[in-house]
Parts: sequence; C-alpha cells; structure tokens
Amino acid sequence: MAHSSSSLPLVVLSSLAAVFFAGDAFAHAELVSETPAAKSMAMPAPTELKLKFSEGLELKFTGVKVVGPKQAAIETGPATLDPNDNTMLIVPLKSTLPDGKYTVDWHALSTDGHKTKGSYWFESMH
Ligand SMILES: [Cu+2]
Repeated sequence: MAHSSSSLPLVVLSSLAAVFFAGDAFAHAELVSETPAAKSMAMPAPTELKLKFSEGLELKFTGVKVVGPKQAAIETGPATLDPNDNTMLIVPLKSTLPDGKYTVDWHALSTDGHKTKGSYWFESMH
C-alpha cells in the first residue's frame, strides 16, 4: 500500500514527460515561413500575407492581427486556408499598405487541438 501510493506520481511524471516530447516537438502548429518574410522589405507592397505552418490548422481559431506605422490597426479580409494545403493561412489585405513597418501577431489552433501564437515584423514600400 505504501509503495503504490509513492510510486504512482513517478509513473505519472514520466508519462507526462513523454507526452511533452512527442506533442511539443512534433505536433504543434509552429510558423515555418511567411510572405512577406519576417524582417524583410516587401516591395511592391503585399496584397496578402501567407503564413506556412508545420501542422494542419483549424481556420476558425487561427488568425492574425496586423499593426502598422503609428500603431494603426490594419484591416484584413477574411483569412482562408489554401484549398490544397491546410497548413497555409492566407490573409488578404484590404488596401495598399502605406510605407512603413508592420507587425503580425498570429495565433493558431492545429488540427490536433494545440494552440500556438507568435509575432514577426516586415517592412513595406510601394
Ligand atoms: Cu500539438
């Protein structure tokens, strides 16, 4: 009796560690690449943003918030997934971006149910 109550937590801990390895390292939707690329200068100004993830996405819980020069919120059209690739998020921009620096805050829910988020910036010149 005393043995089983003290050894159980160890079993739980080691299986949690296994889940962490398998789940975190390989299953979450991490941003793989983006267009315009992070820290790049886009010229001419982009008409859409493309974000490529490592896993399939749930569109309903995946999106971006774009902030431009002077902290202005940038209007985006409805995001879609590439019809042939559910790891590719496409976000249309509603009007030509004024020259300046843009920050893209993204959040994603992968098809395995894990949430991830991150941020990057690019510069635009038309
Ligand atoms: Cu995951």
